[in-house]
Order: sequence, then C-alpha cells, then structure tokens
Amino acid sequence: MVLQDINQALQRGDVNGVKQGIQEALDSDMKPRVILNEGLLSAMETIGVKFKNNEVFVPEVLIAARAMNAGMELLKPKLVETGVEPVGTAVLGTVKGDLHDIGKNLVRMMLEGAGLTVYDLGVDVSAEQFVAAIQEHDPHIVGLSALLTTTMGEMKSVIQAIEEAGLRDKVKIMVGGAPVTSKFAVDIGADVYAKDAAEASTEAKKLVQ
Ligand code: B1M
Repeated sequence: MVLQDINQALQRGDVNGVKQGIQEALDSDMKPRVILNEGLLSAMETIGVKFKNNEVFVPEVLIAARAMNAGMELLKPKLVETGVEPVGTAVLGTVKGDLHDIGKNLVRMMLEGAGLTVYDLGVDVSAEQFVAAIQEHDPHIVGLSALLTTTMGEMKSVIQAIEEAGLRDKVKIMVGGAPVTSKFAVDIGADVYAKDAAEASTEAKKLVQ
C-alpha cells in the first residue's frame, strides 16, 4: 500500500522513497490531504514517539525531517490552490532558540493556500528580526511558531518588542506550536491561537477580512 510505503520511507529518512511514493499516490488520484495526513504526518508522529522513548535519536529525526520537507515541497502545488488573488500579508517564523520548522512550513502552505502572501523568516528568528520584517512588509498578520517549552516564552518577548516599536496596533499576532495553548496565547497578549495549520488558515482568513 503506497501510504504505508511513504510512511516507512519517511521514517528511514529516504528522500527518494518518499518522493516516489508521493508521485505514485498522486498519479493514482489520491487526495493530497490524505497523502499528507496518512503518509507524512503519521510517520512524523511515530518518529516523535520513538524519539521520546529513546528508540531513535537526533540524527535519525533530522533525516526524517529532511524527507518530510522534501515530501511537502512535492505536495505543495497540489495543496495550495493556484490563481488566488492575494487577500493579505503575513510574516511568519519560528522563534529564537527553536529550530523546528515542519509545522511552520505547513502553516505557511495553508496560509498561501488561503491566498495570503507569506514572508517566511525561517527558524531561530529574534524579536528584532520580527520587528524589522514588520517595518519592511507591513503585514496584516505576524505568525509565531514554537515547539519547545523552553522557547515558547520567547513569543512574549517578540510581542513586547512589537509593542515597544509602536507597531502593536498595526498587526494581528497569531501563535501556535505543540506546547502552546489558547490560555498561553491570551496570557502573553497574542490575538489568536491556532492548534494546527488548517485552523491557522481559517483564523488568518477571518483576520484579514
Ligand atoms: Co525536537 N522536540 N528537539 N527536533 N522534535 C520535540 C518538539 C519534542 C516534543 C520531542 C519529544 O521529546 N517527544 C521535544 C520537546 C519537549 C518539550 O519542549 N516539551 C523536542 C526536543 C526536546 C528537541 C531537542 C531539545 C532535542 C535535543 O537536542 N536533545 C532539540 C532542540 C533543537 C532546537 O530547536 N533548538 C530538538 C531537535 C529536533 C530536530 C532538529 C532533530 C527535529 C526538527 C527538524 C525540523 O523541524 N526541521 C526535531 C523534530 C522533528 C521533533 C518532533 C519529533 C517532530 C516535530 C514535528 O515536526 N512535528 C517533535 C515530537 C513531536 O512533536 N511529536 C520534537 C510535525 C509538525 C507537523 O507538527 O510542529 O506540532 P508541529 O506543528 C503543527 C502544530 O503545532 C501547529 O500546526 C502544525 C501543523 O498542523 N503549529 C502552528 C505549529 N506552528 C504553528 C504556528 C501557528 C499556528 C499553528 O501560527 C503562527
């Protein structure tokens, strides 16, 4: 079964195996969202459990993540609707000290699919870099991602820096990532919390309306 092949290839970090599996699935008219959820994300979830249980270690997780990103690039044109007029602008990044970008990349794809122009600042983005990007791009939305309990506090520093730069009223701030909760979002003064990329896109559409 092709989804199982994709899942196993991702866990092995086999970039070509993942790409071949995805191509085969697309050629057989399988829905891109099914390939994403049942092929790629379920494998990443398994890797996460194995990582926690010390069955795999950082190098294996890294090569699996590389295969995941390669697979997502192939799926991207199918997930993102084409020909949509830009409806708004977002600046997006993973906060300082945090190198996790798979979830952020998915959020970027979904926001682009919702018709937003996204300036992706990457990972390990400092508060100063977020402020500079807001000054440069004048976005409707600033999206902050954090995957570590040790870096989620950095989101508050970014919001403070945006306030100190006098830009808080110009942007809506959306936060997300595995350890982030809606209560945490309220506590740090964010406007919106989204639990996953689909919710991020729904919330973003509401914010730019
Ligand atoms: Co990391 N890591 N990691 N890791 N890693 C976690 C997060 C961890 C939970 C693993 C575990 O112990 N089970 C744990 C965190 C524990 C904690 O803080 N409580 C952990 C740790 C400890 C670490 C290191 C410290 C390990 C070490 O070095 N000893 C280290 C830290 C490095 C650093 O960042 N400074 C580290 C390193 C890495 C790798 C580099 C090896 C690799 C990242 C590669 C990469 O991203 N390019 C990695 C990975 C892959 C993971 C796991 C296995 C998978 C994360 C992932 O990509 N998930 C992860 C375990 C897990 O989550 N099960 C783990 C799939 C992705 C689609 O989901 O990112 O949650 P997620 O994104 C979702 C939502 O959260 C949401 O939407 C996304 C899609 O639906 N979302 C948003 C995310 N951002 C959003 C923004 C929004 C809205 C929604 O608005 C703007």
